[in-house]
Amino acid sequence: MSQIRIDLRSDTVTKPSPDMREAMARAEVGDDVYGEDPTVNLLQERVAELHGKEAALFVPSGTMSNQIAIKCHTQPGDEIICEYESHIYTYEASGAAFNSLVMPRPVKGHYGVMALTDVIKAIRPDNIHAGPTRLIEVENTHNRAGGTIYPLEEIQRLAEVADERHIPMHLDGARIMNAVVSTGTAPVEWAKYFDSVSLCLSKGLGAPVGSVLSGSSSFIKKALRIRKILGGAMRQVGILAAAGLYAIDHNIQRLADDHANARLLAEGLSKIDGLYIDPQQVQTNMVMIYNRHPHLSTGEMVQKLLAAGIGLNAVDNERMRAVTHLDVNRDQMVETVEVFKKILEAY
Ligand code: TLP
Repeated sequence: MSQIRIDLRSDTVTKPSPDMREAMARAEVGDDVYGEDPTVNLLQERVAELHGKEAALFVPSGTMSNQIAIKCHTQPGDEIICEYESHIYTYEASGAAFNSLVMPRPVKGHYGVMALTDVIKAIRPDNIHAGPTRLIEVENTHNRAGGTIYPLEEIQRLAEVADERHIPMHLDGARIMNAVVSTGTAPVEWAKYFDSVSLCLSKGLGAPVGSVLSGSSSFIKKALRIRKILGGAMRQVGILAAAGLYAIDHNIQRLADDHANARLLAEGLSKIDGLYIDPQQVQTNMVMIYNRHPHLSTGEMVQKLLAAGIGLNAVDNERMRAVTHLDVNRDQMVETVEVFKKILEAY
């Protein structure tokens, strides 16, 4: 993909900055399977503290983090409630079924937010015909909904329902820091409603790899064993944890720039005939672009953009997703709008 000059396919494409690389090179390391990597231990402590949890675990990816959480919270045959377009349901290769033998019970949301009445309906009764509901999962920000924020009041109400029924809650907070920066609500305020929280370091925070799962000490003890089973136990991995620590120290507040760039891009694109942008959807670092062009398919549009050096992903036949991050700038947003305009005007 060397022809891509403006890479809006995802915030996962960011490359470690020279300063981040320097922090990685300087990192003290040890064998983390023995619990002896000081940099990993520090990262885990920092994230646990950030989320107000007892403990945390460094894992290779957001997918593994979510999968470990599902495995820890459930038994085979259980049901888990998640949003219909959630990452765990649409993008984790049926991992919940594969790893945990559980049945997802997806609930269709509005901007990624599940109606409380729908969640209550989806909770299975205590009845031999039903697999027990053992987990409710929330994604914040919500990827396929366009980076939308799950409002804190909605989470509060959901947590009350879950609490009354003794159902644990898991937060896929791959991009929770985008919600933190956009709302000004601290990480711990979001995390306190959840039994487990997954944070990705390799999205907008700009680290090359890694996620951190946090929860109670007993939960993390279990998670440590599941990580080992999945082949995710790593050795002198402090060099990667150092990138994560650097990301937490330097790259959280700057997410506001990504949000401003997303708004700029959305405003420009919304003026182009043949495209539709839902302004309510543009809340953080993503722009969901709806193709309303009479002649050009979404696939063709993506190809033409690529030929002009701009990378973005088609979500389905109708939608394209542009994601802003620390490796794209304001001028490139303006250029992207211009290129879109030219492509669409030619048809
Ligand atoms: N999302 C990726 C792709 O998998 C779609 C992207 O480009 O956005 N939770 C959420 C909400 C995510 O968006 C992602 C990655 C993950 C978990 C998984 O993270 P990784 O890629 O580290 O396994």
